[in-house]
Amino acid sequence: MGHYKSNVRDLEFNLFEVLGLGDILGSGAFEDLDVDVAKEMLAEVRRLAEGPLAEPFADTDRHPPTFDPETHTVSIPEPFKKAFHQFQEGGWDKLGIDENLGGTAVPRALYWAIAELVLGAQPAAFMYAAGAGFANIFYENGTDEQKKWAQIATERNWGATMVLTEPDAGSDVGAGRTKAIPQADGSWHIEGVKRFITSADADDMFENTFHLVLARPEGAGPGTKGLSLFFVPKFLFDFETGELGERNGVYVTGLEHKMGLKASTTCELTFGGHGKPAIGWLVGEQHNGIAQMFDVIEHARMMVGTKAIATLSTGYLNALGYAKERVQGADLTQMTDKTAPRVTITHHPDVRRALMMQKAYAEGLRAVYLYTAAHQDSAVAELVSGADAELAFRVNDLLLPVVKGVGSERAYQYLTDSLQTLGGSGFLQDYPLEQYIRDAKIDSLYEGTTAIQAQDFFFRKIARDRGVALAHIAGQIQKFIDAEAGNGRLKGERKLLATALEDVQAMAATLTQHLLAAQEQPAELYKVGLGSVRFLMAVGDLLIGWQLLRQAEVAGAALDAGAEGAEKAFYQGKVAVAQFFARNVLPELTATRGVLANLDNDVMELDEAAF
Ligand code: ST9
Ligand code: FAD
Repeated sequence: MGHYKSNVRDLEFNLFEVLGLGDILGSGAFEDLDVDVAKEMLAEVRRLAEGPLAEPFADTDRHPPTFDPETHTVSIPEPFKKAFHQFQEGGWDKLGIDENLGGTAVPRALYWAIAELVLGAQPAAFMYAAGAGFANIFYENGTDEQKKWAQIATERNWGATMVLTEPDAGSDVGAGRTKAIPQADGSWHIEGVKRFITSADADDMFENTFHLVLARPEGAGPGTKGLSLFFVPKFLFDFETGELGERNGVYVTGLEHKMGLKASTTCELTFGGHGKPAIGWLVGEQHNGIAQMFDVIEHARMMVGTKAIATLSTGYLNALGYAKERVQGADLTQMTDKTAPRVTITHHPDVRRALMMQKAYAEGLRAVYLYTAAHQDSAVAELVSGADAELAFRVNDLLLPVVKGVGSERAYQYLTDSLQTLGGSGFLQDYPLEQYIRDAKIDSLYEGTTAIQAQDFFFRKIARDRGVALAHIAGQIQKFIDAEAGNGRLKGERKLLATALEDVQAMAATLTQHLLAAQEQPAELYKVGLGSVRFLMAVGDLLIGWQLLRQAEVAGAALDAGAEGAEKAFYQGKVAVAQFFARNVLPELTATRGVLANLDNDVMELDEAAF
């Protein structure tokens, strides 16, 4: 058995029993799909994920890629490359991309459910396979001629990268200094050094790689708005046939040594520093770089959140498997009887508490990312929350920082509980937990740190949106609270959810007041900055609580209908975890509300020397 434990039953429950995806399959954009085909896809990717993809997970961590500075190339271990090719040969990297690029249309919720399996088993493979997805974004933003290049890139399975970060431009992308110099033939020469670029070299996995690069045309203004997006291939190529030509002047000049996720190469990339120009082409006809790059970033943020959640899920299931087998100590009620029979650790209340917390966050966050994905297709959004296309777009925007910011923070937090469940064994490399923790830490850092997600959430997704998307979600939660379904079975939990909703609404009002007050007193804005991560996490808990209770309602109906055996246990688990979360976590939001209501600027006024 490989390290990866999937939860396809829960994915199917979300997709077909809660979101009701079956209702829109077989018609419109998804006419070639039905529930059985969708389930077969999940089953096939599960086989790949648990088998060949998971296989070199630990080995690539212990024998990571290496770099040769002479040739500017990276070597990736053979077992990893073999697994990657198996995945790509199945055509899974083309799932969900434009049919003009050889893709297959699937609802985004199904796409991300399938992605979860890959991201849980071998996240680096998903990232190397992003070439087709990047080509899709290039296709959507490119000129007619560039659309042809995007087709060539997908046909020939090229790799791709997103290139923003520089030594002095991380969170602050607008500080980027990489230059773009126009050429008489319409191309550009790019000059500068970028760092931390994922998949910038991938050994011989691809014949070519194209970089989507943010650079500042000479004379352009400061900040992100002065940046343009350029297509810079590793090898120049014939624009008609795709045949490779000369090596372009963009070289990998370093490979980072990292805490985790070692299978994924993280490179320094130098443009035009080796006696050869790095030739690039402006993407599209207009200088609109940051907005175009955000088309990529939005997908990548969804990917990072889903990766984190996938890792928490397999962490939890590994911990659960261990806990069911490990015998240690007597039942607490017999603690004074030294001859009492020893029990498996699942009998200990604290182990049960820890397992329930892991289950709640793994399954609750899965529901949140799938609900978000449901708002990435207008037909599905209409079905799931009654949102029209414009509102669905806003809801997706609102929820992305929750998926990314809350998903990554909670996954890392509760993976330490998964490790803890194994006791000292969890600390060993004999089990995958320590690698999960190392591999998942990156998720709260790249694609915008948690602080950046929290600011994006409040300033852009709530304040700038004038609360429209947030009000829609609050309305959906209120509708659930007011509903009578379930014969009053979840009455107490609905009350707890109602209080949590009020708490979150009060927090939003507090932060909004500080924002308004900042027009007179700029320092009031610090209070938003001090409270924004807590607020994001609180909204995450509210959404998780709501989603788990929705699931409990569906599960309750299935139990009433006479579910038996493993199905009965599955549904009972759904009801139990929702009740546990509502009773043990939601009340904490009242305390957070109090903290936010009393924010002051003392720490901002403190001399740095006092820290
Ligand atoms: C990185 C990569 O970390 C890590 C992993 C790579 C793995 C690759 C594989 C990925 C696979 C997944 C993809 C598959 C594809 C599948 C496709 C299938 C079809 N939303 O607020 P302002 C824009 S990469 C949208 O003033 P500042 C907007 O245009 C490095 N747009 O910002 C706006 O203009 P306007 C990642 C947004 O103060 C303009 O920006 N690095 C959003 O100038 C300016 O906005 C980071 O993420 C948004 N949420 O700059 C950097 N926000 O307002 C993090 C902004 O007129 N830092 N725009 O609309 C930030 O995000 C900063 O807040 C900042 C600030 C740079 C935006
Ligand atoms: P900094 O921006 O220096 O942040 C340091 C700390 O300060 C953080 O805690 C941050 O939250 C905080 N901070 C900074 N600014 C603010 C603010 N305004 N308000 C509040 N807090 C703030 N980049 C790419 O372009 N392409 C890639 O493919 C890519 N892949 C990566 C892979 C890996 C493994 C890593 C480590 C990074 C990758 N990155 C990539 C870069 C990544 O996106 C950045 O590291 C990230 O955006 C943070 O930037 P930074 O590291 O410079 O940290």
